[in-house]
Amino acid sequence: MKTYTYNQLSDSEIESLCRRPKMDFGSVFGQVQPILDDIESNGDQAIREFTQKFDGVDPDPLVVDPNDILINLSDEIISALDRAMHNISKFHQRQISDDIEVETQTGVDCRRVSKPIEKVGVYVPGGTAPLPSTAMMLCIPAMIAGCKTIVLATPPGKDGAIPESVAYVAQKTGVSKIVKAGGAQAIAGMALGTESIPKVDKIFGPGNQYVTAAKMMLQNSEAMISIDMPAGPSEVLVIADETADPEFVAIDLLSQAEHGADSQAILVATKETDIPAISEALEKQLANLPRKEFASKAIENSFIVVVDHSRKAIQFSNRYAPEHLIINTKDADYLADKVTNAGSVFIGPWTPESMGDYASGTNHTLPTYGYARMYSGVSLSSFQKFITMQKISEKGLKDLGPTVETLAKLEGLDAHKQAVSLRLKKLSEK
Ligand code: HSO
Ligand code: ZN
Repeated sequence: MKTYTYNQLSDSEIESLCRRPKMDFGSVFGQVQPILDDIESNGDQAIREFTQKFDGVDPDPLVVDPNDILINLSDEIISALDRAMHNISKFHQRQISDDIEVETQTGVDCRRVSKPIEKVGVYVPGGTAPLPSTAMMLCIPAMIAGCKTIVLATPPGKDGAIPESVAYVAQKTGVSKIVKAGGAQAIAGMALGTESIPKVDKIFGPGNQYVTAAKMMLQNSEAMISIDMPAGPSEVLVIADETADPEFVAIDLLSQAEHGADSQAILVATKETDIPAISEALEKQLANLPRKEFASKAIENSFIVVVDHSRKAIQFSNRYAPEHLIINTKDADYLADKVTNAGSVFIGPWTPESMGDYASGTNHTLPTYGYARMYSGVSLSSFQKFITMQKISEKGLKDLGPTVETLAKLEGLDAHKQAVSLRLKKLSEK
């Protein structure tokens, strides 16, 4: 891994280390547009044809009720899924917020209430590794928020079936329908609606560049959907010092790298850290990984930044704004308090990212690509809208109306002013 010394880097060199590999969507958009058009015109039939073409199987039926899927998982898997769902539910339940009611001045009552987004679509990637954990991370908050319709799309395997673990999560979380399709075609089906797929209002979930492109394009189209967040390749930044176990640091970097060849795994180490031991552990662990093809490619693009103090590590991390930040140093709690930009933070030697990826309770759908500067990860509120309400009494209007008249006049909006003036006049005549 390429190694840089932080205090020898110029500002623009630091900036370029923080910059993610360029995503060139130009040609992807060109490939995705005909898929979207075809699904708009031909609905289910087009989705089945694309699934045949890209996944090598004709999903028939395309849409299934999760409860019709027979589950034959081992007790061990069921109890692991149940334990994870329990913790994820517990953490997201606590995010239920009270409605706000404020009397901003006498007779002026303002409220904010939350309502679920009625119909949501969740995308669960298949491909090289099916992710039931993503089904949990998206369907559980959707269920807690009270979304009426939850559509889950995931690509079928070669046998035309969807993974039983995903079906199990769907059953437990009240998913309404499962669409056996992946890629841009699945996103288009949910965004536009077809004969058998209900049109949804918001689409969640990670995916490859075609999925991401379809989400971006449909968000800006007449489909009128919103999406969870912009997405890029997954990433981790590990901060280590001399107290960090080199094997832990290495495997934490690799657990990110194995997601895909484009993953980013960055090590920021204090100068006392045993970096050669970390590199050695990483080589050894990498050689034994079933997904070493992906992991080694990702590691080729990764780098190490050596800092002379852990405070500098946080400075760099805040500038990089990683999706996941692991702090494995003696002053981990202190450093965690200094984090300003990160999707999710893992504190201390016993907190690998994997715990949050699966089962501790926090959500693993997080902002990548530096978007942690201004986006949050998925949470309960991602599945809600907040509606404000107000009720003003006669006294409230009498007291505050003149202020509004003045401001409306200032903006030259006479009807606005009169909406108040006419009422004040009626009140004065009473
Ligand atoms: N680390 C991934 C989520 C995941 N890991 C799913 C394992 N399964 C993106 O945050
Ligand atoms: Zn992961």
